[in-house]
Amino acid sequence: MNGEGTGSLDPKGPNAESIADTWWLMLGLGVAVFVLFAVLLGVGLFRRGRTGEAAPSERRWIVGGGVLLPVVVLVVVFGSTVAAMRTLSEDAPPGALVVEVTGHQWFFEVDYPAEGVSTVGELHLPVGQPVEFHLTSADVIHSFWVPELGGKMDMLPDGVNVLVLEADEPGEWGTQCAEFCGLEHATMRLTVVAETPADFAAWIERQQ
Ligand SMILES: [Cu+2]
Repeated sequence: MNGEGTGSLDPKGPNAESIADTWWLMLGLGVAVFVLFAVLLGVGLFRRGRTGEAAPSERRWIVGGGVLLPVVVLVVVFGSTVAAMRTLSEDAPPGALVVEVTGHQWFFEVDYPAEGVSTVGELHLPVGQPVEFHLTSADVIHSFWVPELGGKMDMLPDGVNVLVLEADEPGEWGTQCAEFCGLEHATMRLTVVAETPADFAAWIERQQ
């Protein structure tokens, strides 16, 4: 339970899971089409060469492999993408925990406004409930990304971006700013700790 996980392919929340599902689906389809293509190419190479117009049976392969197959693959991937986008854009329920994360050159400021708690470089959240992150920046554009929990979102100096994330199980993951933001960008780290609601409440109390 420490340091780096295996990132976005080791999802620990519903958002990251829907993204990972789409990724595996695309990999699976890509491998299947590649293998099919390689087998057909091999068959074609070893068959005796012929010239002239394509026979009707050959035209079926062209229409099937050149039109129908890509259409089916794209429709399936599109459906999976739309489903993932729906999951990612779900609002947090009223009363959800609000965490403000502000990018600075070069650190993350994390504020819990309702609880009156602030930290630098350390983000705690309770598991099993959607948390609403308000992302902004004090200077240049930074980017907030916890691969184990979900998608990446920019932190802009002239506005607040809202990102809802949920952790399914306790864990601790290291991440860092995902947008080059100056000389010490690489040292702009964030430790993310997902813990049971009781542990989270105790942590908040200690910070207060
Ligand atoms: Cu940054």
